[in-house]
Amino acid sequence: MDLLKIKDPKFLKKLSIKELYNLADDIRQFEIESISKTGGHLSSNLGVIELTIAMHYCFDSAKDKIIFDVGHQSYTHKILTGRAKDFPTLRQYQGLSGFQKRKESIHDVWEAGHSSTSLSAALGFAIARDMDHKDYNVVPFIGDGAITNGMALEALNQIGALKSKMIIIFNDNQMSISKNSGILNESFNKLRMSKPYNLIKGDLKQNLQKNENGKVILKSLRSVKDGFKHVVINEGIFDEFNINYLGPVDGHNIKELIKAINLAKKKDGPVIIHCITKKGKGYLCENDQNGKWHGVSPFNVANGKALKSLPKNYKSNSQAVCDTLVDLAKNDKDIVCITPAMISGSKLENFFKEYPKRSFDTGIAEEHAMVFAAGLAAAGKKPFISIYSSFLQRAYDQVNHDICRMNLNVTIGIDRAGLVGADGPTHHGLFDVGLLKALPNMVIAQGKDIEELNNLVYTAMNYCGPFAIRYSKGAYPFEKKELQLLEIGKWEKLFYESNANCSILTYGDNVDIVYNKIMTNQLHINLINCIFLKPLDYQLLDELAALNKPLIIYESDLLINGLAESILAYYNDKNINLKIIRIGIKDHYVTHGSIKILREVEKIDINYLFEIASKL
Ligand SMILES: Cc1ncc(C[n+]2csc(CCOP(=O)(O)OP(=O)(O)O)c2C)c(N)n1
Repeated sequence: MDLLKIKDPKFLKKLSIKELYNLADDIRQFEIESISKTGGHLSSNLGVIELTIAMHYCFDSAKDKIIFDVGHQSYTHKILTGRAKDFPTLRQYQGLSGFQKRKESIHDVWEAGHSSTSLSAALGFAIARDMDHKDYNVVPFIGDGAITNGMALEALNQIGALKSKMIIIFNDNQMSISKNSGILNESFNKLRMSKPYNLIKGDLKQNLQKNENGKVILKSLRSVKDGFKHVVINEGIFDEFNINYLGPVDGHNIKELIKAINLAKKKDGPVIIHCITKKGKGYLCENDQNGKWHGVSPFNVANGKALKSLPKNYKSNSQAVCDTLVDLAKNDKDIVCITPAMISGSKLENFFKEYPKRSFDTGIAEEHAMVFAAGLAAAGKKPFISIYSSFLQRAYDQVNHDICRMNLNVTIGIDRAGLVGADGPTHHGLFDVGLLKALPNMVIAQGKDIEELNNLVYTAMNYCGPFAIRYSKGAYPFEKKELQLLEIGKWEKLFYESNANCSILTYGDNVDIVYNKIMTNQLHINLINCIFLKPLDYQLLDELAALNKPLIIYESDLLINGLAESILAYYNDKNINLKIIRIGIKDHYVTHGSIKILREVEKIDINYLFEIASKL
């Protein structure tokens, strides 16, 4: 079938089951080809093709509210709602978003990127529908990783109590990004092994209802049903939540899925359909246990190999952090490592392999992970919690209330700090500086290169108190050097002369870029590497004030509550009046696209910086 011609999903309803399977094959081929060129979330999408087709067969997404959790698995939904033609632009600037996006389509009623919001949002839609006496279906779609998160469980708690009708599609592939963790997974396992009794029951009921004798039998069955259910049938955790359970259903069997969804539609109150799927279904990634195929960059379809690989002497920041921790942990038994479901993204495999008893994957549970780290620290351990900047936002109160307030010895490795590119507004790591800066006791630092990043990890492990180390998504040249302790709050003068035209103050990846430009063009500009964002180097700030030359404070994070604001506040309080130019991201959400393009669009690129500097 020509997927590019699909305008909306209505055509599906006329297809036979065989034709629906053919459609699934075409979509699978299309997604593999397309993602191999643009990159994107491959394995989650390949696992839900039949399931998404069945959903669109049974629901009317122009009216019903289909809410994908995270939204990374909504590619088939996008194709069926007329967006196949946009796939060549997937995750590129002004192109198709990698998640559900309300601006893109009336079929997208919700947006996410962070996990486990779908059930709470669905309850909102369901209650609003009931209040307005409307009749649409509310259909949250949530994975077995996302459902273990506290927010999802809080939502289930209220969904069971309010009993508003909704059909929860539970996509159980036994994988989060890598293997799912935690005891709830075992609970799902018991359900996975159970016979799909309630589906048979649904069929049986329908058949019995067809004639008078059958109705009599059905009545007698009902009288024993509840007692029977509790003795013989384990409907598991969802029963405890007061939510009707249907399943398990083979999530690749379109006929069974349609049957289950239609049965669920007839039930009052909340129903959960437990669908068993295989992540990566139908491609080389089918048996990936490590999450390597969750999000991919462009690859060769024939052999699955990435088209680009890191040059030999390059390392990602995340890998460098892990390797340094592995080294330090050899001689320090108190170092432990925590990740909220991001072993592979945060490149922690080596630590987990080397020190399995000191490694903890909490699942998608950022708040818990943070307080768990606080508890470990209070008991004398040295926890390193590795967390993406944007997911750290979830745990702000815990960093404040449980770590900083008690001044506990927790090191937070803030991965994916700054712009992340293709994942877009939900994933850019732009808020952490502003958020953390406000917290007493917190040290915040970002190195200019891998060597400095490693030194920061070493320094943090020898420091006592909350310490946040930011690092970007990037990979950089690397040479192993002896680790050095850094002085907290001390900046580095890279170019410094008293008669320079101006001074550029910056941090992180920007430092090298600016350094190279000044070097190549022999410019008379000072360059300060502000490695600590809190505390500031007040002595150096006083020195710069004495030079009485303009300062350009160059940030590629949000301007609000950023480095420049800290410096301005310091000078203001000391009645120092200097010309200060601030470059950084203005008060808005930054879209998706390559980091290079986004830096240009946001006016935080090097050309813009030197255009400003040349006018001083
Ligand atoms: C708050 C938050 N933490 C972490 C992530 C990173 N993340 C994206 S998808 C995913 C796994 C989700 O697993 P599951 O719900 O089972 O869906 P699947 O990909 O297996 O279909 C994770 C951890 C996120 N998006 N949001």
